[in-house]
Amino acid sequence: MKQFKVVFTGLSNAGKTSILKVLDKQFHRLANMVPTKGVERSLSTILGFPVTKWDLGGQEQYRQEYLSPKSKALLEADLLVFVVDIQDWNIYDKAIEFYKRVLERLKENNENPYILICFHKADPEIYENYKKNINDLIKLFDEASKGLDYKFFITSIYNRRSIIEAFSYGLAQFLPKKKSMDYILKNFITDAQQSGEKVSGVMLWDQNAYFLNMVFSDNKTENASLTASMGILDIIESFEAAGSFQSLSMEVNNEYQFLTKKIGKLYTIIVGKGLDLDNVWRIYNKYYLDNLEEIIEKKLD
Ligand SMILES: Nc1nc2c(ncn2[C@@H]2O[C@H](COP(=O)(O)OP(=O)(O)OP(=O)(O)O)[C@@H](O)[C@H]2O)c(=O)[nH]1
Ligand SMILES: [Mg+2]
Repeated sequence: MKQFKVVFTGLSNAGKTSILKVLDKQFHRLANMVPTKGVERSLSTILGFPVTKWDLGGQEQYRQEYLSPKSKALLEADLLVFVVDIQDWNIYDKAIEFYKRVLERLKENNENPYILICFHKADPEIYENYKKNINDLIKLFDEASKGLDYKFFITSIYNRRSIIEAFSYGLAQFLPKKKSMDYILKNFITDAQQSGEKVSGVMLWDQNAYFLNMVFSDNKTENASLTASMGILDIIESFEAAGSFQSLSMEVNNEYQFLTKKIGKLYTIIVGKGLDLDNVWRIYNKYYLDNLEEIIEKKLD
């Protein structure tokens, strides 16, 4: 089966290992971080696929090694996450310099993985003060990334959602099946609306709480759903820790209803207003069971 490779790189102290700890929910490991020695690999299974995360220690001697022709650390990646510490403006130049060298290494090998650039350590309480710096960084990285597939994210370990969103976006760029799942979820929304249910979105999370799919009929629903998602996640995790989680129905501001259900290994969240629970799940199951599960179970070579 295809193995997927996600590379985390950037200067030392940028926050790469911390981001990985947040993704793996190892919050207790966030205190007393030490610089990563060389390459550390960790394997997760996402949507049934083996995804190996490569954490490339960013100290000078290691960076030289990754850039040398004999190293494959930066190569054969499906996703490259480049992390920049926005709080350390003295080394912006050094960060962009390394970024360019990484791109050269990829170009030499005719590789173009999807690139996420994380402007990291944008902690909620200081973010406003760094807006100008971030804009300057965006210009520099835009300039360096011409012709490539990339996207910027503004992240902080104190805002877990920012990290999950960035990583989920990255996953969606290379995990197969994503397009067909999108298609099915969109059909579900249309079908539910036609049967009189005010469904305006669906989210699909895996057991690691990565967003696998999100389909919304408008931006307002999307914003509300993302805002609610961390709260929903906390409830799911608390119940999972205490035994098991099955379903949750939540209403916010008389405006949004969030219906969550665990089906197989996935959590499904249906967003809408004044929904008839039984009817909505009946319509959803019709599509989910027949199509989504089949897509997820089917092994690809
Ligand atoms: N304020 C703040 N500090 C962070 C954040 N993320 C990481 N840090 C801190 O930054 C320091 C370096 O974090 P690491 O995750 O070890 O950095 P790294 O990129 O893995 O460093 P190397 O392994 O040497 O390449 C630690 O003291 C972290 O606590 C963040 O979002 N905000
Ligand atoms: Mg590290």
